[in-house]
Amino acid sequence: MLEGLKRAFQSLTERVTKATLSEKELREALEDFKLQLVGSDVSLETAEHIVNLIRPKLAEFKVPRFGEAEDAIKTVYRDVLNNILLEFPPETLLSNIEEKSRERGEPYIILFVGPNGGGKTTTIAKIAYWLKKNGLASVLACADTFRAAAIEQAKNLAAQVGVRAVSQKYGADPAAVAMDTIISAKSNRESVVLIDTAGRSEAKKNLLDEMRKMKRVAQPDSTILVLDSLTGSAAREQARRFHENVGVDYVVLTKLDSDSRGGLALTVCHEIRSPIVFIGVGQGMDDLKPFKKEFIVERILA
Ligand SMILES: Nc1nc2c(ncn2[C@@H]2O[C@H](COP(=O)(O)OP(=O)(O)OP(=O)(O)O)[C@@H](O)[C@H]2O)c(=O)[nH]1
Ligand SMILES: [Mg+2]
Repeated sequence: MLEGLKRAFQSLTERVTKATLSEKELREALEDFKLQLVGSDVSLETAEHIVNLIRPKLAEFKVPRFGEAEDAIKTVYRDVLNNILLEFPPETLLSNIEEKSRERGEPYIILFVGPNGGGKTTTIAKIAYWLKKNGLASVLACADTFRAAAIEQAKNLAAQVGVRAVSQKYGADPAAVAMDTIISAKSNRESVVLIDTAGRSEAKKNLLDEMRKMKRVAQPDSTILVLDSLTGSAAREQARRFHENVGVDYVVLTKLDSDSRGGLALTVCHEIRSPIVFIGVGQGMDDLKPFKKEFIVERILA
């Protein structure tokens, strides 16, 4: 996890702490650093932004006495990374849910969107399980009526974590499934409606239209984009399109357990400015962790 980013920062550190670099040497070191970031799934735009933040600080960096250089340089990196990464604490999501329930007596609606295979359905089940552990009942809307076996998968996962799932037939209007679920959640007094949606290989126009319709009809309190961290630059494009066309409040990055590069978190935060709420670190229902900037930054700089 995050080894690629870690190596990029490490090699820059080695070069700048050995001796005070000439202007040319610093330029070369930063160029190599930028390419290493790009090789770790940081987009070029984001990598350039990082380099631009670091450059002036390194230009005035004097190699301190032996042993202190590394700490000083890490402080520079830490500031830059903290400046880019955005987190949304899951506890705030819990209090927003509780507030809606208390003040309006209505379920909190979360719409999950994202490219296919990104981990939407699994993440929904993990979130349902997490809500349950926090004393909140949820219901799953099986609004992926498109992909073969999607409804069975959603129902099985819901059963596994002990929450209700509402479904219709394949080919049914996804927005109608969502509305059905919302109405039944009100009578069942469930606090949260989790809407699963279809992913397609690309964020195609008809899918984006469908998502916009879903948003109009279901009026979600939050829209969460689920992205597979292994898909790097493709995920960046998808994130942009979902953000521009549908609107994204928060992001969940999945499969971080098998991602050795790690750059997508930086790209997503910098380019779509949506905070990350959770990371997926495995296929089990407990493999969902709050996204903590500090944890990520310290791992990159360890
Ligand atoms: N290792 C790992 N696997 C994950 C994680 N999250 C999801 N997966 C796996 O990724 C695969 C796809 O997950 P789904 O939840 O079906 O993805 P989806 O976005 O709903 O896919 P579609 O409905 O086809 O669009 C499954 O095999 C999941 O078990 C994770 O954090 N780590
Ligand atoms: Mg799915």
